[in-house]
Amino acid sequence: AAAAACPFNPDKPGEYGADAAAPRAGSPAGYHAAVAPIASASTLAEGIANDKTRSPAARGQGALDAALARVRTDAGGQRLTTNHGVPIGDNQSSLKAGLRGPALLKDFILREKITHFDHERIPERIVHARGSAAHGYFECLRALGEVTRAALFAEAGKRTPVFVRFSTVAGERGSKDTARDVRGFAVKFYTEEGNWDLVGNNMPVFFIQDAMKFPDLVHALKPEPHNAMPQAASAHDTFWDFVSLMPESTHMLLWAMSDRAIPRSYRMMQGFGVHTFRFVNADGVATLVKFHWTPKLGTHSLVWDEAVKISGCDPDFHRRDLWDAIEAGEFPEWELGVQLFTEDDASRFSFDVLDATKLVPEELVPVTPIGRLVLDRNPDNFFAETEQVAFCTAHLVPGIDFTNDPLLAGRIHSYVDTQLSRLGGPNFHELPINAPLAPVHNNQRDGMHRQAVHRGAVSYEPNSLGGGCPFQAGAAGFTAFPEPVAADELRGKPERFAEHYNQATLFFDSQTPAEQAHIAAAFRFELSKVTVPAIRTRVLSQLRNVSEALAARVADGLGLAVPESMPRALADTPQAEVRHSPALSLRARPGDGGIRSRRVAILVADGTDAAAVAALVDALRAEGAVPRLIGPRVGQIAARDRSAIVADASLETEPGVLFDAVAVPGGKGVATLARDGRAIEFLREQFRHAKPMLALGDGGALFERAGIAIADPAPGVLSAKSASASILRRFVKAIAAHRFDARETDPPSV
Ligand code: HDE
Repeated sequence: AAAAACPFNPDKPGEYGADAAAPRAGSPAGYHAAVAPIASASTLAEGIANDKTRSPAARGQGALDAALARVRTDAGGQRLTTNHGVPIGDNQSSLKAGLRGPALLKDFILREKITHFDHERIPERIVHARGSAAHGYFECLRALGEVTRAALFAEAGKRTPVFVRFSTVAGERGSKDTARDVRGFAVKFYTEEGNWDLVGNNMPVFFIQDAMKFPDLVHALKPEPHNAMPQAASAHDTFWDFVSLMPESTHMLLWAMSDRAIPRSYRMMQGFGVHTFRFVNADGVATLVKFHWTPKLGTHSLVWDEAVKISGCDPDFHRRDLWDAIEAGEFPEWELGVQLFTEDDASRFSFDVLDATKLVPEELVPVTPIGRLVLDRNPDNFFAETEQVAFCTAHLVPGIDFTNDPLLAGRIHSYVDTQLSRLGGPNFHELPINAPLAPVHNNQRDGMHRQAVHRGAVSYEPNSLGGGCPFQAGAAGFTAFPEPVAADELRGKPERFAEHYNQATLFFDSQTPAEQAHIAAAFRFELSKVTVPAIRTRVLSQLRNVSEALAARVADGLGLAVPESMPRALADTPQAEVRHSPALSLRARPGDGGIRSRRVAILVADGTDAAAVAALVDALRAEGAVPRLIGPRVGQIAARDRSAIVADASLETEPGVLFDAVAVPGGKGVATLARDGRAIEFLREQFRHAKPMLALGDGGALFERAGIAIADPAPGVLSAKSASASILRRFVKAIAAHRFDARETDPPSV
């Protein structure tokens, strides 16, 4: 209301001519008080029926929240100052000799402002540059004292604050969210014994076995160096050249070409620690461990055509989804599970658990749930938190240790090394988002940007002048697991690392037919983008060692004959213990069957049946879904009964790919929509992407116009005369099914 009362800036004229000589009003009266800040409305918030309390106490992460409170700043009611606290009288014009005269060098206010601006950017991460993060907590659900002395797993019910960052790998900081790519899943646990970082991905394996090859992999994957193309894409010559010469990457390639690489949401993907880690208990006994995060909402993905189009109409698709869900109190949640096994067990597996291109099938070692992760607060500031957070595989706490995975070894070095330059010196652990909640005391001193003010003369150990403090924690502190080592120094890999295809085959054979079709189509797409034919052929020869059916299908898609298979590095292929693992299919985890936070479009235009719209909105909100009214334009729409309904967005701003489902209510509006190519396109895309669709009353005419049959409909296409309770129930059930694979054809029929 205040903004409406004063829609312009009344101070503005005073910046010109003789008036400029008089000092500004200088208080938050007039314009400043009149123009109320625009409240940031969360679209999702409107749609969530049971909006949860958002008081800081309800956020469940007390300790970290309190620690960050120390550094939060808020300019509400404050006067403008320089960085040195000097009040600034005029922030509109630089200091000049006369109104038309030269700007003056002594204008320290202008110079400070511009200089700071000039240095606002820091280098982006060399990989995982594009990311989004949130605060939350980890709750231990099962005391693990028998296997680890890590404090965070000490008792059921114990909560530890966390900060979690999701990311894509290849693209630059401003790149699209829905690229075909691996997703980072990095968790920082602020435990009472220091920070533990579990820096994982949404896929349980990796492209390479040894850190020595990481720079090569990343150079091949990133935009090509001569022309800086393509952005955020693996579909180019250098990537496929490299991976086709590195048969160890085959298993990961299958994952990267699967739907796992285009998640529907960060909230709907799994996470994995990838490497085999070690738990160590109070008696020093070690157990090997693999970490798994499983989303409560189930694992769901986009389809490729949809991902490509979303990247145009909302490059921030995943960032927005995560932000909106948390703002609406729809807190994403994952279960933490562990696979526990001994060195002895591992020695009998057909693969080596130190090889990051292999997973441990769940059928061989089951996953035991031990806790849950809840993200319940968005960062206050993207740069201070999401950009400056520094994850590192070397951040371990007592009770958790490394294994000799040679890929992990390189990571232990790499993260802190890259952060030294990315965050500008050795004191980035003092940045509030990186600082542990556990106290820090040591004799490290000085360096760029030091914040702590260390007191006293003593910064060495042993000392007597400081009473011997800080003193060593002894057995209570971190002690490396004493793994015996006696071997010759050499460069090489263990024999079992040489088998590259068993698990690629296991993965492919464990997918549903629709998932397999998507994998074949992804290889076809990526290899069609490759310009050197010999690379295509080489990949086909690699695929023959995975699945003859897959190789034949991809060859067909490329118009190529199937070549000879690639020679294997290992003459005798070891027998795999597990030949079929349903857990590897996304369909194995449909979630809890609900439709919470799913976005559903209701297409409206002048003359739409308002009662049907209301019934749809109520039914969807009751289930926690987010209905959005999409019209030819935003704003008020005259419904059939002359009541007013308001379109939340237009066909132009929110096309079909941004929604999980669509409903078209009846009424005269249908005729208007039928003349709008964007409405037709909306339905065709929903159909092509196998999403649930509902036509009510003469809404069916729009479906027919789009070439989508209502009589004898395809799976997931529903229709009814009116918005009865039973059709609404069926629609909700259809949305819970996510997609109707049976409707998909290659090429698409619509
Ligand atoms: Fe990373 N990785 N990585 N990585 N990684 C980085 O660290 C590296 C690997 C992962 O949200 C960098 O601070 C090497 C596997 C995530 O801030 C860098 C090797 C896995 C993130 C680095 C690997 C990951 C990174 C870039 C092979 C899954 C983002 C900026 C030896 C288990 C963390 C930075 C965030 C980031 C090095 C392989 C996950 C360069 C050398 C395997 C989630 O240090």
